Parts: sequence; structure tokens; C-alpha cells
Amino acid sequence: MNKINNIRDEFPILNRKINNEPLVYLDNAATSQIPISVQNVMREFEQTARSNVHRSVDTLGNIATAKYEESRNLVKELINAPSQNDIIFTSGATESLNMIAFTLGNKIIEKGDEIVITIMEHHSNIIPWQQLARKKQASLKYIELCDNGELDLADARTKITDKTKIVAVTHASNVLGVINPVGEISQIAHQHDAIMVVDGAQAVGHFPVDVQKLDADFYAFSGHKIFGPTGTGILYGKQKLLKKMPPYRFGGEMIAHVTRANATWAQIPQKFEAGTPNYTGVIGLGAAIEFLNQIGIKNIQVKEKELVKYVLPKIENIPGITVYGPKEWAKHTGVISINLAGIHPHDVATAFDELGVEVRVGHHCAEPLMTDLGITATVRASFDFYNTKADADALINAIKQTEDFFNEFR
Ligand code: C6P
Repeated sequence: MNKINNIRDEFPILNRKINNEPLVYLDNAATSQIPISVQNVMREFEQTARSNVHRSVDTLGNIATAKYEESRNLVKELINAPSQNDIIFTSGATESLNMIAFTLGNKIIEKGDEIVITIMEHHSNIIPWQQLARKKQASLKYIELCDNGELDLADARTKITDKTKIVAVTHASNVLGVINPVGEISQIAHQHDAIMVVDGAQAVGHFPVDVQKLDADFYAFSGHKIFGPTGTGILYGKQKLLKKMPPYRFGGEMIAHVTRANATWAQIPQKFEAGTPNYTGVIGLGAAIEFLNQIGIKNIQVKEKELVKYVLPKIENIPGITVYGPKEWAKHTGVISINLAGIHPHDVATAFDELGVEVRVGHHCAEPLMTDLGITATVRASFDFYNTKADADALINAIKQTEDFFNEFR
């Protein structure tokens, strides 16, 4: 754990002030901070080895390609994919999910088919399926929540039927902080020969993920939420499905041969990586995974759980507070969403900001969930391993001070 505490030095931003108060960065679910070591790897590559990948046979080109492919290998190890050829680099989880919907989804979904998602999905795992369903005259069904904020598995068993062709579920909610039983849902999906898509944007980097154990057919996540650069993302897919999947974009590097009239496709994964990729970003993503590995995902998980275990009991009894999602800390990721009765969430977040506490406020790109909860917004604090008990205290204090301040006007 000492290693974790010292490692805050890797994130100089954590030493800055906001409104003359020390920064308390609790918006990690939106984007995590990037360590100096990752920035250095990208800077060094730009300064000493910048070259396009998979094109040239010269020394620089070979170095760039080797580093780019090493990142693919690191991703494969991180999620225990069977092969690095199962890993496609994208610009983020959003692009990964769109890619499945508009390639394989577009190919297999027919009129009358059903796509099943959950009510707690991020818009990135709703809208592509909505659009696909509309285009194909298929229907989109939602697995609902239990009263305790967890996904209703019994409802999943009812909603997933032989008509279901695709099931798409988030591994961890960006609002409720709940971890979904995707392994079990995957089993249900496969009993009905449906394809299981997992949105891992809030899971990877917070607890161990094993795509083979989950039996996920596809698994999507973003680099910027795991200490990597923006504009990097991953789509893992089972080879047998990637083979059936048409290309998403057309152009350079995704082809085998081109004639005046036709083209054939490159091997997977190049088939899905048209054009010059974000190679510096991907190399940075590799460095971010090495950084994660040095700290240890399990240590990160323990640290985040410790913080949530500390915060939840201290805030749940504050008068007027609503805490969304499961009540038990053990069922939480580092994400805690709250509202304070009679105070607009945006006012809460503004008051927090005055105290240097940076949280996210709004619908968190999960409007159907907000509607379901009967609200328009929450205030969301999200912890990562570099947050401290002092940060947790600052959050608790910010909640109490905000309540006291607004109470004076009641
Ligand atoms: N959620 C949040 O503050 P991108 O934007 O492509 O990197 O990730 C999209 C995405 C997909 N699924 C889930 C569960 C997510 O949480 C996100 C991103 C951020 O909650 C930004 S809206």
C-alpha cells in the first residue's frame, strides 16, 4: 500500500489547487489522470522513434510497429484474451460498441429479432442498439433493476429468449457503482445462442477482468479511464465472430488486395484498423497497462474498496441524502452517486468545486436510468487508487458543509 501512496508523485496534477483549496479529484469515472511515466513513454517515442506503423520496413518503421504490437500484447494479457489477434484498437469504448452494432449487428439482426440491454447502460451502449433496432425493425428490451440497485437476474432470464440475437451489458455501472454478474448473463445469452457484448469501460483497471472466464463474445473499454491517453480504446472479440464481422471503415492497411472494381480484406485485426492509427496513443496505452501491472489490479481494487467502505457508512445517514446503487460497500466499485434533498445537483457540484472537490454532475450519459430513478441528475464521486482517506474526508465534509450552507436559506 506504501507503494500506492508514494505513487501520487506520478500525478503532479494532484498537487494543484482549485479555488485556493487542494484539488480532491473524484471524477475518475469520467477520466483518470495520466502518470508521468506514461507521458514520458509517449514523449520519448515522439522525439526518438516517430514513424507510421505497419507500412515501412526501415528501422524507425520497425520500432514503431513493434511498440504498437507490444501494446496489443499487453492488452491481451490484461484481459486474458486467447490471442493478440482478438484485440482491435479503436478510439474508445464508444467506437468499439458502435463497431459491433454497425458491422456484425447490421449483418445478423433481422426484422422481429430482439436485442437485450439493461436500464443502467451508458448511452454508448444504448444508442447504437436503438439505431440498429430501428433500421432493422427489431426490438430493444431492457433488463430492469431490483429495489436494491442491482440488476434483476430473474428479469434477465425472462427478457433473453430464443428471439434474442444480441445481449449488451455494462460490467460496472458508471452511475450506480454496481458490478453486474456478466458471467451469468453470458451463460443465459449463450443458452439462447445470442451474442454477449460487455461494456467494460468502468471495469477494466478497477478489478481483474478475464474475458475467457466471463465467456464474453465482445468486450469494449477505453484507454483514458485506465491511466492512458484519450483517443485510445479496445474491442476484444472472439475470433470466430471477428471472422464473420464485416469491416467498419475502409481505406489503407485494412486490405489484402485492391483492383479497379474490388478489394479483399487484410487479416484480423488489421481488417478493422483502417488508416493511420493513433500509434503514439496506443504506445502510451501499453505504458499505462505496464503502470497498472506494477501497482497491481488487485491492490487498486482493495484501495478503492477501502475508500468506499470508509465513505458509505459515514454519508448514508446524513439527513436528506439519497445514495444510489447498492448499500453494501462490498458490491461497489469506486463510484458513489448521491443527491441532497431540496438542493439542485448542479448547485451541490458548484459548492463542492468551491472546496476543491471535483465530481461529476448530470445524467452521466445514462438518461434512461435517470428517468427510471425518477430524477434528472446525480452528483457522482468516483475514487481511484491514488485517492486518499483525506480525499474521502474532504468529500464527506463537502457534503455536510453544502447541506449546512443551503439549510441557512430554508
Ligand atoms: N463514461 C462518465 O463520466 P468513452 O467516452 O468512449 O471513453 O466511454 C464511453 C462509456 C461507455 N460505457 C460506460 C459505462 C462509460 O462510463 C463510458 C464513459 C464517462 O461516466 C463519460 S460520459
